[in-house]
Parts: sequence; C-alpha cells; structure tokens
Amino acid sequence: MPKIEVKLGDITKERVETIVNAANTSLLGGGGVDGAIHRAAGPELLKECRAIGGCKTGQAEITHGFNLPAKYVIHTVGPIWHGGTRGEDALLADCYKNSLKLAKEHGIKTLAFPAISTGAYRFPIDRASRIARLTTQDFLSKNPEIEKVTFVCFSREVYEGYL
Ligand code: AR6
Repeated sequence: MPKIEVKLGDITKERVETIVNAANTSLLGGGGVDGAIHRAAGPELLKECRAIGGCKTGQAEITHGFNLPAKYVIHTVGPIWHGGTRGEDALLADCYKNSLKLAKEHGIKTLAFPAISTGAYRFPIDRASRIARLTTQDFLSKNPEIEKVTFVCFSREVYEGYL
C-alpha cells in the first residue's frame, strides 16, 4: 500500500492519529486551516496552545486534538513567501521534517498535512508541494515506523498541484 496519499477535503474531518496545523508564531489561532482546526477542536485547544507560548518558523509543537477525530494536533509555522530569497524553501522543509520527527517521538503512525504556507503565506503551490513530497519521502525511507502520510488539499487548485 502506498504510504503517501493525496486527497481533496477538509483536514478537520480526517480520521488519522494526528493532523498538522499551519499555524503562526503566536500559536493563538488565526484564519484558514488554523481557524478551522481551532473551531472544530474547541476552546481547550487554545488553552493548551497558550501554555506553550509560541513557536518559531519551521519548528513544531504538539497538543491534544480535543473534539477533533484526530487524537493530536502538531502545530507548525510555515514561512511567509517573500520571493524565495529568504530561506523559504529550507524553512518549509523544516516544517515537514520537524512535524514528522515529533510524530515519530510520540509513537504516531498516521498523520495528515495541509498545504502549509500556500494560503495566507502565499508560497507557490508547485514549489511547496515538491518540498512536501521530497521531504516526506526522505523521512519515510529512513523511518519505516510511520505508516501513512496524507496530504489533504482544500481546493482543487492545490489538489491538482499536488497530483
Ligand atoms: N483543510 C485542509 N486545508 C485547508 C483547510 C481545511 N479545513 N482550510 C484551508 N486549507 P492557510 P498558511 C488550506 O492560509 O498559508 C492562518 O491565519 C488552504 O487552502 O490556512 O500557512 C494562520 O494563523 C491552503 O492551501 O495557512 C497563519 O497566520 C493551506 O490550507 C497563516 O494563516 C494553507 O493556507 C498561515 O498561512
């Protein structure tokens, strides 16, 4: 069975152990997928995020999923696109690497990613999806304990970019 899947849908509905959130450095919620995850998880999520106290770009933090079908949420902060000259590619790769590493440390075997940075942060979709795939494939080849990674695309444009 392929370990990487691409689908069109709403990540808050995913029945996997962990969903990844495209957060901002405050970890206090926002629009896009971040807003959708906080709404679906309920107010306890904000409380747990507040206690963490923030997250740097490219890094990742884990919380419970509360009312979500997923048991955990990994919050990572993607880079804001500035034209590609400010280390955006490496920072986006760090988001995938650090999220997968955190999942592995928690014994998580199935996780779903949104297309980090491709909304409000304006990272070009083709370039972002290539980084997502290459970074994830590389991690999975070295860490067979992760069983499945799903890339959940919210719009047809992103879905087609990923395919
Ligand atoms: N399920 C899956 N993907 C989604 C969903 C959903 N329910 N909703 C949106 N997307 P964005 P960013 C897609 O803007 O670019 C927030 O305000 C969306 O179509 O959510 O990393 C944070 O607080 C796009 O492809 O995140 C930050 O301030 C992708 O998720 C900032 O936005 C990412 O879009 C982060 O910007």
